[in-house]
This record gives sequence, structure tokens and C-alpha cells, in this order.
Amino acid sequence: MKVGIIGRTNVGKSTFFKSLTLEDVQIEDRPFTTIEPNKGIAYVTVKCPEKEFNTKCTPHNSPCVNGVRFVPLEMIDVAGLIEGANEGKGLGNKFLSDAMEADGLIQVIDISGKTDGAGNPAINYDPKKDVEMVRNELRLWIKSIILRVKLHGVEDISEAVYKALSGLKFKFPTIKEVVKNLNIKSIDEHSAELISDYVLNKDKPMVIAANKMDAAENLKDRLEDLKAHFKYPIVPCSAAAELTLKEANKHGFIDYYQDSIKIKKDLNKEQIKALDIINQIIKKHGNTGIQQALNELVLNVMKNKVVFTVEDEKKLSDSRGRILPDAYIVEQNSTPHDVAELVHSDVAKNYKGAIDCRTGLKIKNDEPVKNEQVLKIIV
Ligand SMILES: Nc1nc2c(ncn2[C@@H]2O[C@H](COP(=O)(O)OP(=O)(O)OP(=O)(O)O)[C@@H](O)[C@H]2O)c(=O)[nH]1
Ligand SMILES: [Mg+2]
Repeated sequence: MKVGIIGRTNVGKSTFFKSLTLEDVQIEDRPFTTIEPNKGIAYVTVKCPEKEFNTKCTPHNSPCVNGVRFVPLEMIDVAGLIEGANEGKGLGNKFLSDAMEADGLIQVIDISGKTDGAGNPAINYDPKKDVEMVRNELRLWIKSIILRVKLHGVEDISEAVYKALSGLKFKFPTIKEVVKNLNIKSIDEHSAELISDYVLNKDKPMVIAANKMDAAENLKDRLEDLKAHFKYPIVPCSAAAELTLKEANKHGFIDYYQDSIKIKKDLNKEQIKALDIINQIIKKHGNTGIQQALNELVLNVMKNKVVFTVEDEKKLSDSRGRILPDAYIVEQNSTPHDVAELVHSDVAKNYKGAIDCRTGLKIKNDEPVKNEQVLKIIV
């Protein structure tokens, strides 16, 4: 599972990325700070089943804090876009192929309107323009790749398009579906655009992270306006607040957990002031919105599931005695065998079935796994 962070330049993409991965990346108040993609591990959060099973987990691949499991996924932050990227403006659009390694996208925007379409300071800039621009640049870029398809007589259109888009993680069934449903018989400007739109909609689900909410005046109106125009879920957030809290937590100044902040060390006046501002944001909105944006994409929009795997269905342990050691994010229709593939190729090879540890019953091989299911894979 991989999530890509995209958006116009200087909206806070790298700050968003860093607040979730704590990777040491460059953040600056100017356009085009990021050039090479940043990669790291972020986590979705789900309830740990330890309490329900009346046990205490000893996590291996997914840390547990106060009964909340942090389930890992890959995250990639790419360079920023500006209008005309398809004509080479700014850093162009070639880096978008890095973002397309992702199964889902978070588009970061600057809801404060204090930077313009080129990433420079502004007053009251309308972030709707950025959402449309990013969409348009993505569509034009995919379209240009599809337009390079040369059909040699009998060749299947779906296969030719799929080959041209290889590496961008679009699914073959999606391409077959659009070619069939829209009755596409040749590749031209119009059909390439239709295919581009369709595959982006279907295979790159997206949420909008309305960042810099701390700096926004009339935040409520601005959010309403966006919601009225776009079908994507829109999550108000402050990556700068989240990053400050995570770093203060890491260095032992505070205990930061979900929406609670506890001061641990003597802080100076400046630090107290900064924390006060952040505290007000959290009180007003409930949270910084960063983890919420990621969870919204991975669990609600993409409808992925989290499953826990164990080797002993009674003790809920692995061979080393660790309790509820591992959790995995799997696609909506995954079967127990698909989960086995994620655990290890040998486990998949020797797969003989799976048991639902809640019921103790065997699961049918073609039955999709359930969210937060605890599975014993029989090998
Ligand atoms: N007020 C406020 N500023 C923020 C927030 N998030 C990021 N910033 C600031 O916005 C500026 C740009 O941040 P980056 O994370 O480098 O932005 P980016 O989108 O990665 O930029 P490029 O890589 O250049 O496209 C920096 O000055 C950040 O400190 C936020 O939530 N609130
Ligand atoms: Mg950046």
C-alpha cells in the first residue's frame, strides 16, 4: 500500500509528509523546494483488538499506543506542480510518474489563500483553482502518454493502452472496462482524454487535505465553498501544527497523543506561546487533521481493511510468542490467500486455509477478509 502526496508548489506537501513519517526532508517557504521525491513510512490508525481479546499485545510490525495500532504503509512526497506543467513550466510533470506508484493520493492545498498558483505570497487566493489545475495537469499528462499508443491493425486497444501506462499502477480491468463501456475503437484526442479521466477517477482515489487551516480567515466559508465544488472528501488540517507537536514529543518536551498534549519539561515563553496557539487550533477542530486525512483516504475512500495475523489461534501469538504481532492493510476484496502473500511468499505457497480467531471457524478460500479480522493462516 502506497500513498502519494501531490499538489501545487508551496502548499505544505513536505510538511504534511514529514509530520507523518518524521523523515528529515527539506521544507521552505518558496516554490519548488522539493525536487527529488521523498519516501518514508506512515501509519493508519485502528483499534488494537488486545482489549477485546483480554490480552496485551507485543507488536512487531505495527506499534501500539494506548490501544491504538499504527499500521504501516509507504508514503511518497513529490515536487510541486504549477499550471502549464504539461508544457514544461516549473519542474514540468515528469515527476508525476513517481506519484503514480501510489495506490491513492492526498492532494494538499493551501486553504488560507496566502500563496498563489505559482507558490508566491498572495492575499485571498482561491484554492479551488489549484484543485482544478492539479486535476487538469494529471489528466493532460496521462492523455499525452495514451496518445503515444500506436495501434498496429489487430492489436487489442486495452492491452496497448495498459502497456503504455505500465508503471503507473493502473489496473488492466479498469482499462478494459473503459474501452468497452465507452466503445472506444481508436486512440485520438477525445478517446485519450476519456480514458485518462476514467482511469484517474477509478484507480487513483483522492482526498483533499485543506492545509494551513491555522492561517485561514473565514475557514468555515472556505471549506463550504470547496465542498460545494468538488466530490472529493475535504479534510481541514495543519501540517505545521502536527509537525511541531510530533517533534516536541520526539524530543521529550511534551506527551502528544491524538488530541491530547501534556507538557513534560520546563518550556520557555516562546515554546509555551507556540503550544498555546496549537492547543487553540486543536480545541477548535478536535485535532490537526493530518492523521484524519490519511485514515480517510486509506480506510474510508479506498475501503481498505486492516487484518491481524497470528500463528496460534488460542494464544493469538506468533512462533516467538509475540501476541497480535502483525497487522496489514489489504484491499477491499482480498481473500485470506492474498493476506498470506503479504505475510511471506512461502506462507502463500504453503497456504492451506485460514481461521477467523474470533469465531474459531475456517474461512472460505474465496471469502473476502473482514476489517480488523484476526486470522490464523494454516500452512
Ligand atoms: N501556517 C502554516 N504554514 C505551513 C503549514 N504547512 C506548511 N507550512 C509552511 O509552508 C511552506 C511550504 O512548506 P513545504 O512543506 O516545503 O511545501 P511543499 O508543498 O512541499 O513545497 P514544494 O516542495 O516547494 O512544492 C513552509 O514555510 C511551511 O512551514 C501549515 O499547516 N500552516
Ligand atoms: Mg516539498
